[in-house]
Amino acid sequence: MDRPFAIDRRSLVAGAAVLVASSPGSSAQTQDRPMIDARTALIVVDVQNDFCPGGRLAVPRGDEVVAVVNAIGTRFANVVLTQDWHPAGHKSFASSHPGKKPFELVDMPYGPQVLWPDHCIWNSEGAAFHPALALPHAQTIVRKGYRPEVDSYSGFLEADRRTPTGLGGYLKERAITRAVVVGLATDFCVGWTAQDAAKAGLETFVVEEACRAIDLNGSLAKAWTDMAAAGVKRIKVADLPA
Ligand code: VGL
Ligand code: ZN
Repeated sequence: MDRPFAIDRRSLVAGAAVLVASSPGSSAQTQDRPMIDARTALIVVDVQNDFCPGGRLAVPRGDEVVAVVNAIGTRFANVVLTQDWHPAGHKSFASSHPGKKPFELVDMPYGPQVLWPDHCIWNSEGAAFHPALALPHAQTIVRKGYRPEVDSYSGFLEADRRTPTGLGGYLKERAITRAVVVGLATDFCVGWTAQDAAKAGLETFVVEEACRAIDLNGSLAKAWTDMAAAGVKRIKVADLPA
């Protein structure tokens, strides 16, 4: 039934949020859309050949993020790239576990580990960034997963959940307080990086169309749930300021 004079609670709440977000001088902490300023960094996760079609751990349609990331990248003064970077024989590779196949699980000293096809080996073509990735203004590249016995999905903390990569300290020293995370793969390296960014106290956003997922046994749905629980905001390209 039509109730023309009833106040819709949802629009009231949404309107209030917009007012808070746009009031001059308000802190950005409660915004649903990121402001892009000198304290904001775009974190581009693992846009590497091995995660794109034809690569050794190809993410379906992984290459489609390149154009999206290039287009939004120009709006950010601060851009950081992560690069999955494993020595040959890395413990996250199924080939390092006799009798095991890619995508099986094993127990590592730091917990369960998905076994992957060999990928992103130091200096290989597969470890290189996608050739069409055009972010010449990117300021730093954080490599991860280089310790032979320990994986690192997150750009901040290795899979032992104790060893920092240095990215947290770098962003802190540069007074970055807001992170917009994009890249590959949504349910692994993007998800873990975004959660750790939020845990490090950064206001953190993930741009949906600028990511693609592997999606193993419900990992994509779980990643979005875990990111939301960590306070990560899921946004669309259209939510970014022009
Ligand atoms: C990744 C699996 C193994 C990722 C990296 O970039 O999401 N996934 N290594
Ligand atoms: Zn890897």
